[in-house]
Amino acid sequence: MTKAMDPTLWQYQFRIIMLGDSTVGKSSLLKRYTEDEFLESINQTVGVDFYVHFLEVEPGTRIKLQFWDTAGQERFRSVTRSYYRNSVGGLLVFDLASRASFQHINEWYTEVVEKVQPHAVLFVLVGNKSDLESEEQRHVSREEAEELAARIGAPYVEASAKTGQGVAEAFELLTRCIYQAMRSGQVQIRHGWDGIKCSNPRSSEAHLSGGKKPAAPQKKCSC
Ligand SMILES: Nc1nc2c(ncn2[C@@H]2O[C@H](COP(=O)(O)OP(=O)(O)OP(=O)(O)O)[C@@H](O)[C@H]2O)c(=O)[nH]1
Ligand SMILES: [Mg+2]
Repeated sequence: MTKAMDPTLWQYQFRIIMLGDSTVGKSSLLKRYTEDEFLESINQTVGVDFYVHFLEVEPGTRIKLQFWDTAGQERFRSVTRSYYRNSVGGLLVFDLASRASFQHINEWYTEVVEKVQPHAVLFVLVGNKSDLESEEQRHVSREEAEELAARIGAPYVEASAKTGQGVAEAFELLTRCIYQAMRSGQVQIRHGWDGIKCSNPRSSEAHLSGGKKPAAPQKKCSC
């Protein structure tokens, strides 16, 4: 009989940031993914909240996902910005029923890219509230969202925190992109950076920038 693995044991830890305007549903997506719950009435995030989830990306390799759930409101922007540098991945979230939140995605993206350069953050673009699907409710088409996703080199997923549709797919797609980028050397563990941590310092050395393994050229996430 094989011994069950402690579900909180992990080999790698990824820090992922939630980005997007206020009320697009960042906290709701996290609540659905980590607790399988949805609240019609949920507090606006003040500053930054913190969520944890474990995901086995391949047999025996468990990732601890640390999510920074940022406030979309402008008045918290200086707090939010301080989390960009130590994130390896980001979910760029807009509300399919809000044209303005879609138009602001480019600003969120540019702000992060400028702040973390010369390093990269891997993104997934998420159109949330896909349950609001009538013509009057929906203000962003799949085609134009896919166009934007292609421009920023990110996969696109439509999701609903309310029904749960597409939610795990969005988080797991990003996690797998990061894992593959780490394995290929496209993203490297760096001293003094908390985006990726390895529980075993020995295998961490193999991935550390400046180690023996040559880095592959920087490439955008397209998995
Ligand atoms: N219909 C529908 N409503 C949703 C969905 N996701 C979130 N909401 C609602 O949208 C509102 C805002 O959700 P939040 O999760 O607080 O949004 P947020 O992006 O975290 O907002 P800030 O914390 O202010 O940045 C709440 O009333 C949610 O119930 C969804 O998929 N469908
Ligand atoms: Mg929130």
